[in-house]
Amino acid sequence: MERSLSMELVRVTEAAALASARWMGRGKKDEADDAATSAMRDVFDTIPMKGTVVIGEGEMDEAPMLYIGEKLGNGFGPRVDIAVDPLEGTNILASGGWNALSVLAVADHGHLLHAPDMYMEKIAVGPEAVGQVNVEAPIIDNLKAVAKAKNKDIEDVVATVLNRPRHAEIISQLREAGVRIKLINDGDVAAAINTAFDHTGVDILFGSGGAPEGVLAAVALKCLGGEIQGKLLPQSDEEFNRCLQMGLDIDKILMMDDLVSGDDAIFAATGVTDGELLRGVQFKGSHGSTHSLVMRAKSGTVRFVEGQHSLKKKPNLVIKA
Ligand code: VTB
Ligand code: MG
Ligand code: MG
Repeated sequence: MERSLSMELVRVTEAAALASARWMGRGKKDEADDAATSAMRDVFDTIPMKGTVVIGEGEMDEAPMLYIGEKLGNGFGPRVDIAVDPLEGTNILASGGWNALSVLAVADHGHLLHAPDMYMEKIAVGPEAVGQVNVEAPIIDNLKAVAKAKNKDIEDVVATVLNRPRHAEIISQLREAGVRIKLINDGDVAAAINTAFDHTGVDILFGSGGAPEGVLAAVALKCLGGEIQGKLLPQSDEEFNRCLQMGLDIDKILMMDDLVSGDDAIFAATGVTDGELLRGVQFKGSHGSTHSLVMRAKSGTVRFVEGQHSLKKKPNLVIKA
């Protein structure tokens, strides 16, 4: 993949963020998701690549755009696989909360795990704690490991977890251990990435969330030198059979190289609402502003990109909620 592809790809998440941001707090998550998806779709086809969606908005019969298997790009350039979540955190956006993102990852063909749409148990840490945690180890052991790796007292560790009834046991063990806890309502891609940035204050992510989101987070953490491990958690016979059909071993711990193999991968995200890492979209007069993160695993370059978009000169960006 050409390195210039990174800059092309950030335009994709910028467009999706600008489109969905109009829906902030309006309680209409599907409309917001559709706006993000359609804006993302349009920009993809201007990019020189032969892309195939491997993680997307669903199967062809259920998703009109960015469905799994859909071909993207102008048909010239490298053959790549694409993972997208045009609006990661539809509920967040619908209530104007924190950390809604537009996200994508691109890797050489065959390098992204085709994660089925089901839960994945996850643990994520930043560079300092790589190799020190294990998704199957007791919570307390992982907390001690991250505390040691980051030279922190255990009560100074900040753990983040989706606030769900299914996580009651994890949350009670975190409280027992005396760490500080960030219970989030949604958005575990942002939460996983936050573990790799000191100023976010987050040291470790626990708990289950979407498996597709796990792959997106893995690409981000590969670029940042962090780590995520996952285990698929099928919730029904149907999901179990889906794993079987796809040749996925549900007992296997999915390590970084299982989630995204090699290091030729690019990650791009734009903030839709404000978060610890990225500011959300702002509109004023004839401009929209965006704040994005774009990174390439091969070079390890991490860029924060501020965008000022003229809504006059680019009327396609003007989307009314
Ligand atoms: C997860 C998580 C996402 O939605 O997919 C979650 O990975 C859905 O899980 O970040 P629940 O069934 O617990 O709601 C997000 O939080 C947002 O897409
Ligand atoms: Mg989504
Ligand atoms: Mg999502």
